[in-house]
Amino acid sequence: MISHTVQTAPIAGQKPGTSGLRKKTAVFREPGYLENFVQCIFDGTGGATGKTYVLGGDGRFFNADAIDVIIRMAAANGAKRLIVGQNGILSTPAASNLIRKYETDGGIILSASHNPGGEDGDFGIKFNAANGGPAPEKITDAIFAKTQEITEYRIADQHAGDIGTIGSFTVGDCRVDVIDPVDDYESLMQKLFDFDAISALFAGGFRICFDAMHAVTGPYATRILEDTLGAPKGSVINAVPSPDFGGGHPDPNPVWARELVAIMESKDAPDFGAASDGDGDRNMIMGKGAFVSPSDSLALLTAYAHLAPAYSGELAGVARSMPTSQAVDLVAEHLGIACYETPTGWKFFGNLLDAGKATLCGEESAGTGSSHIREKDGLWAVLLWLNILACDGRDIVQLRADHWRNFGRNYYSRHDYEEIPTDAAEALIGGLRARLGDLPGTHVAGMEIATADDFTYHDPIDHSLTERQGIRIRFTDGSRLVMRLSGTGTQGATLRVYLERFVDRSGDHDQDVQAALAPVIAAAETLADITRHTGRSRADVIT
Ligand code: VG1
Ligand code: CO
Repeated sequence: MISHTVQTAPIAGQKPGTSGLRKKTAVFREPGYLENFVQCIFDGTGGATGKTYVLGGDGRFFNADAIDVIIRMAAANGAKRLIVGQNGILSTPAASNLIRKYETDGGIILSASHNPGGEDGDFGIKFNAANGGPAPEKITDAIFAKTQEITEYRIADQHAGDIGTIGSFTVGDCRVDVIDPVDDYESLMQKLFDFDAISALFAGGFRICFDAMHAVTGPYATRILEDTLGAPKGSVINAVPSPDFGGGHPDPNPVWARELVAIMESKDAPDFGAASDGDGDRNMIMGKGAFVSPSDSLALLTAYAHLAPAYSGELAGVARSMPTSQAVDLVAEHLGIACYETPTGWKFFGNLLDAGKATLCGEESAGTGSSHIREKDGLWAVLLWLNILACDGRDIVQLRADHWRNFGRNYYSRHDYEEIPTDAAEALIGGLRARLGDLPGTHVAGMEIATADDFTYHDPIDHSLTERQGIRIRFTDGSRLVMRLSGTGTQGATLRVYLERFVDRSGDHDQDVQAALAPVIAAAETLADITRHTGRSRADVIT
């Protein structure tokens, strides 16, 4: 193999956020930008010599070009073998599975997940460790440190072979195996769930609409739901991945998945609706005319997971990100299992899953997953729901209503203020942080503040400390307000305001969500002066 060493210099800002490095596609296409970061992934993890990696992405614009570069760089850095999804396609959960199944040294996933794609959109790159999960901060910090001192990168001159055809080729001494992206993932799902029960459900006339949002889950959902489980053809919509996701945001929430919402609210709505995001790790769940909040979905899945073969024994525990509603805490308490609270981002669940402390994990942003891999998994959540519905017999809306009657309802919503000036966002959070000590005991919007802090996470397994993970204000009536800045955006800052209000078992569970949350929304405005800081009287995206 002919390869060469290219002289380079550090590029500012290559710091991974909540989930990998995300930037405008144009930034990633600048000379050396991708190459520098990839070299630092290798250098920050002890070099690539003799190692095996999984490689794939969500198919967005620049995916295939980036894969060619990474194959050539891995080969020039001495990697032994690469497992690459055909056409460069791998959903994030499928990549996590492959890393674990083939016991590789890690994986490189190309995706900016829910961020829009295309030439003017966003691109991203993420390194997953040998456990299949997003690299923990210890590793991302080491990679970032390398980006600040890099002087050269190595790349093979030869272009990689054909990743459009299943089979193998070599680049120098590195063997590249191009595999079907769906096969291994499907066989894992078959092991976890009662496929016969789900097939019987479809055979009995149960109808589903799965919106792949022109993103990576299209091929996975079509194969599994339609071809294997027998859902009618056309059950999966927007099923062909496109480089710019059909011009949309592949973010599965009621705002961006409008097409699905319209179908589920129509007169002839299917029994079950779901959507997934750009890289296939998130899920949105709907019943006829009803959006199931991700926090409620996590609580319900925890309560009924035992109906699926893989979870029929006792769950080891559950974990949720701090801003996620406390609905699952009530179920965990009822089941007598531990419930862990972690910072936002799937990387914080890895240690708990590896240590066997948690079986199910979830985030309010529509990420749910389990110990089967080390990533959240959109289609997995859909299949677990289908397995539950097939065995339980009630429809999802009824199941949820019964759940609220047993446990009470945690009304929940997230208000996002997008692309606000970074200094305004920091002034808002900084101002609030400075006043936290004075807040307990004071009254706002008719509620009394019980506690106020900036969330610090002590990892119970490796005892690492992660600070400043979001302002958390609890009220004496059980309501909660959380504010933090997004770590996945590529322009300005995004303020996320998470609102929660608990209504007990005998209360009214059928209120409009925003109306039920009105006091908490008013408290957020009073405490943080959101309108003054952002110049906006209303959130840009309310989910
Ligand atoms: C967002 C979500 C978080 C999720 C992260 C990555 O992060 O809030 O829950 O883990 O995206 O998901 P942030 O920092 O913007 O709030 V994905 O599916 O975009 O990789
Ligand atoms: Co995602």
